[in-house]
Amino acid sequence: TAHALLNAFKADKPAFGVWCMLPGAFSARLAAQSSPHLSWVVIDCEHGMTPLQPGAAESIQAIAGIGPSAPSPLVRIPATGATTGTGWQIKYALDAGARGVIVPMVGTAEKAKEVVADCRFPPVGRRGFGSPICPIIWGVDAMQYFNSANDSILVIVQIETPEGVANAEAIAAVSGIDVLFIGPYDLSLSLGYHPPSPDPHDEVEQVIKKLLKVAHSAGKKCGIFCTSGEQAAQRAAQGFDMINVSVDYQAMTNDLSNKLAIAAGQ
Ligand code: 3PY
Repeated sequence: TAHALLNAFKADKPAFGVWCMLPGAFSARLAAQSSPHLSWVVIDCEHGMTPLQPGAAESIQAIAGIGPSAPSPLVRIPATGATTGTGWQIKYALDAGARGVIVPMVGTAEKAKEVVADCRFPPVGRRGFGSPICPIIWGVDAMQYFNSANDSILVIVQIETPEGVANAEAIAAVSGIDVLFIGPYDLSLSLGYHPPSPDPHDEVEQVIKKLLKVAHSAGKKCGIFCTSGEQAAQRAAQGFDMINVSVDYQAMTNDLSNKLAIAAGQ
């Protein structure tokens, strides 16, 4: 069934998102309800503090409770590289109602194919059909969910290693991959540069531009992680399709530190 991120992709509009690293359904719900400009929210179970089971499921429930205007909840799974044996993480996220998964550090087309297989019901993939939860939270019956899932669940793989950069064309060419998502922090570190501060090193920026072209030449969307509105607007102007704008804990720390500094007269 349709959802905000898929709708933005179909309309060719930049889709802005927020990264949820704080644990708990309350903060996920607050983040998801923060702005009409938000198309997606990711529950980060790789580096964030929310456990996949049952934390991601609880956060997805809270976001779905917003109703039809809810941004699409995505889950970044803990496993990097996605190999056979970690498919249960994707299964759990999707069965809980995630509209898509983000898989960190995918370096080869083979791994990208494994991710697609885990996300798609047969005959396309090998996802098992069993969860009563995912149709219920989106208000559809089981067969409606089954019939629309393969075309609406978004398969997002992160390119953030030299291997991923070298194999980017082959990864983008994998049928069923929807988005190449750039992690500028890990990409910078793995290429031997300092982390973005806030912009990446010039050499890393060249790689980022190349990955954007690779994704678009293959007819795929390209995403990137940013940490400010200004940076996100620049990435949208560059042609990125899926752009993270902020991280939940920043909202808390920025507000608290600003107000405390004002209170202390500094
Ligand atoms: C990165 O920049 O490395 C990411 O994966 C975003 O958190």
